[in-house]
Amino acid sequence: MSARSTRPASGRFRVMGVLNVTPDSFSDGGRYLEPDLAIAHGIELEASGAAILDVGGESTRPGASPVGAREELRRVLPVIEGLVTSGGRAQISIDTSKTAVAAPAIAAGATFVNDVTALRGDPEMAALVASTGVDLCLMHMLGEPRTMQRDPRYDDVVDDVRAFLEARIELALAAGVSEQQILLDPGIGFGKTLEHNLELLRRLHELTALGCPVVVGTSRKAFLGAITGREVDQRVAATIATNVLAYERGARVFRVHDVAAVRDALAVTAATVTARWPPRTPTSSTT
Ligand code: HH2
Repeated sequence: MSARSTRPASGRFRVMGVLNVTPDSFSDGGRYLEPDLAIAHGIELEASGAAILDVGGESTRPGASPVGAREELRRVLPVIEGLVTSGGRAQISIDTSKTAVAAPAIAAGATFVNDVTALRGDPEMAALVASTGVDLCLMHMLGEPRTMQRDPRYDDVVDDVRAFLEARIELALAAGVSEQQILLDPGIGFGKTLEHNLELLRRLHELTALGCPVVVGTSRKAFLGAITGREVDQRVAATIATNVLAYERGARVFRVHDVAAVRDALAVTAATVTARWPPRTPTSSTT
C-alpha cells in the first residue's frame, strides 16, 4: 500500500486528474505529448485539487488502436519522473495494462496501477502489484477498445459488472494482492450503451456494496454529449452532475479532466451529506 493511500476516510473523496500523454485521446489527445507540457499540466491539476494524477500513454477511447509497450513507456516515463522531481504530493497513477510499462513507472515513483483490463491484459500484472504493494484499480470493460462499442449486450448490466468485478477481486487476492490495495470501477463507456451507463450510475450503490473504494470515470464522455448535445470540451456541467450523483451512491474516487470544478462540486456535496445540525462549533455565514 502506498504512503498516500487511495482509501478516503468515510465521506471524504479524492479527485484523480487525467493526464494523457497521447496523440489520440478523445478529449485532450495531442495537447501534452511534450513531457514539459505534460508535467506542467500535472502540476496544475494538483494545484486545482487532484489528489491523484493518472498518467496514460495509450488511448482507450472506442476505436483506438493499441500502442506497443516501448512507445507507451517512452511517452509516460519522463512525465512521471518529472512529476516526482517537481516534489508534488499527489499520488501518481499509471494508466496501463502492461507490466513492461507499470514496472518502470512504479520504480520511478508511481504508487497506483489503473488497469482498464482488470488484470486480463498481462498475466504478470497481478504479481507485480502484489510484490510492490501499490494500489490497483480493477475496471470493467466488455471486449476491447477497438470494438467495444459495437452493440454491447448484458443480461443485467449492473449484475454482470458486479459479478465480473467480484471474480477479478478473487483472482487478485489469489495472486497475493491485498484487499486494501484494490479499487473498483464500472468502466463507464467501455462496452456500454447510453442506457447501460445510466443504469450503472443509478445503481452504483450495488457496486460500492462490495466494500472496495469505487472509482468513476464519466469525464466528458460521449454519453454526456448524447444527452446534452454538447461538444467534448463543453461537458463540464454534465460531468459534475454524474460525479455528484456517484458520490451520493458511494463512489469516492473521481477520474476527471476538469479538476477544479469537480472538486468544488464534490466538496459542497460531501459537506452537505456529512453535515451535522446543529454544528458543533457555530459558524457564521452572510449568504
Ligand atoms: N476512462 C478512460 C481511461 N481510463 N480508467 C478508469 N479507471 N476509469 C475510466 O472510466 C477510464 C480510465 C477514458 O478516458 P480518457 O483517458 O480521457 O480518454 P482516452 O482513453 O481516449 O485517453
